[in-house]
This record gives sequence, C-alpha cells and structure tokens, in this order.
Amino acid sequence: MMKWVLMLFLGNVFVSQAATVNTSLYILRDSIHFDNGTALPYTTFNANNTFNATNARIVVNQGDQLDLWVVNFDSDPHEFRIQGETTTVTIPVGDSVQVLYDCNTPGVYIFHDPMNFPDNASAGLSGMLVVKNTSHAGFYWNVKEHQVGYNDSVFAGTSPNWMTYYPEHFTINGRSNPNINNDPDARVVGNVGDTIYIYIANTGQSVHSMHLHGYHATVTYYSKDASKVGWSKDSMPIYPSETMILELVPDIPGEYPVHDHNLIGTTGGSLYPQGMFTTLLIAP
Ligand SMILES: [Cu+2]
Repeated sequence: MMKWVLMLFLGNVFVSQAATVNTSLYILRDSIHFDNGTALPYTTFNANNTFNATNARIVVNQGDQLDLWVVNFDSDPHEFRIQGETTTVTIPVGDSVQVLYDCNTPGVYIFHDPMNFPDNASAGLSGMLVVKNTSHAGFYWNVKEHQVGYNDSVFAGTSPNWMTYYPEHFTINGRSNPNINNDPDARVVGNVGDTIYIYIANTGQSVHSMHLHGYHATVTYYSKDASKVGWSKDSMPIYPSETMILELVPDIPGEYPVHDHNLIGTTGGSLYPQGMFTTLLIAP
C-alpha cells in the first residue's frame, strides 16, 4: 500500500504538555437505516474496519498533535480535508494518507470528503474533530438530514439537484428518535450544577435549530459568527457546515425534550416523533 504524507502545520504555538494522538479513520460504505424501514446507501469514516452509520469522532485536547491515517476501503476514490484548512488530500481506492494536524485552537471542526462538494460529504463522509480545552463532561451532536434517492445518485456518479432538496430523515450521530437516547455520547445526562458542554456540527445541507426545553445554554464557540459567543438562549440555529459549542449549567432537575425547532426535523419519512428528538436528563 503506497502511503502519502501530508503535513499541515497550523502555526508555531508550542505547548509543553502536548501529546501525540495516533488514530485512523476507515472509509467504508454500507447503509443507514431509519425506523420506517427506509435504508439509504451511506459512506462514513469509521474507527475500525466495521461500518457504523455514526461517523467516528476525534476528540483531542488543545495543544495535541493529531497523527491521523485515513484509509480508503471504499470502491471510489475520496478526498479528505479538515474544516479551516485549505489543503485537500486525495485517497485512491485501497490506499491511505497520513495527516498531521496541530490542534492549537479549541473548537469543533468538520472533517469531510470535499470531492464534488457537497455530494460526498452529504452522502455520509463528514465527521467531527473536537479540540477541547476543558475536562468537563462533553456530549456530541453531528446533526444531519437525508433525502431518499440522493445518495444513490451520488454513488452512481450523478450530482443530485440541490435546488429541489427536500429531506425526509433527520439524525444526530446517525440515529433518529427514539434511538438517540441510547447514544451515551449524544444524550445529555448530568446533575444540577454540573458544567456540561455540547459540541455540535451541522454536516447536512439544511439549517437546524436545536431547542433545549427547561434550560438556557451559553454559546462558547460558533464558527459562523464569533459575535454570538456569550449569548444565552434556549434555541440555537446552526447552519450547514457550521459548528457550535454550548455550555449548560442545569439549575433544576428533570427530563426535558431537545429537538430541532425546524419541525420537519422531528419527523422521519412522515412519522412523528422521529428525527432530531432526544431528551436531557438532569438529576438533583
Ligand atoms: Cu421545543
């Protein structure tokens, strides 16, 4: 297997505590399944050689260096880029590429396949790189929507018509209600007084507005508009290819709904409540 090395140096900040994080992403194609019986062909980045509709997530600490191998086990060539980088690497079928990334700036960055953008990224190849600067509890929402037929078109080599995009399925980390609450990385569970961070990436092509019942959360990072940092709200619009970090300090116990305020996002193939619908569970 021929190996290409690409080094992305993102500045020269030296952090003495920095660790090297060695990890790999395996590009695999299978299907994403929805509760109305629909299955769509889907390609994702996986943590090992087993397909999972949840894209593998990479979580590092500020100052770490990411030493990443991206392995293409799909039958089509792919590209790889981390959001904010201008460099794109190509990964031929059966090949792998090494990417070195200095994680100097805390935030959420979407790594994706930019080939024929947004086609390949929409058909599954978009995940989250989270650069943390806190040890507080974290939860992760990769929000995305899906339209029947679009992925088939992408995999057949034909770009779908994004002007007539009307998605029917909505997922967080590749799951829809009621299965989101079974994802311990997505379902927010904590105690009154905890400091909880929710790391969000919109890897879809529609705007989603996550509505937290019961609490306000404070925006600590917003890729689209830094002037919104510090805002405390219960509903946060997140635009396509944008990312956000929310800080939540629950003041009362309870179980409260969290859902896409764009209400089509709480359906799945016309079933309700499906889609982006979960709950927060806060103990006294
Ligand atoms: Cu609501």
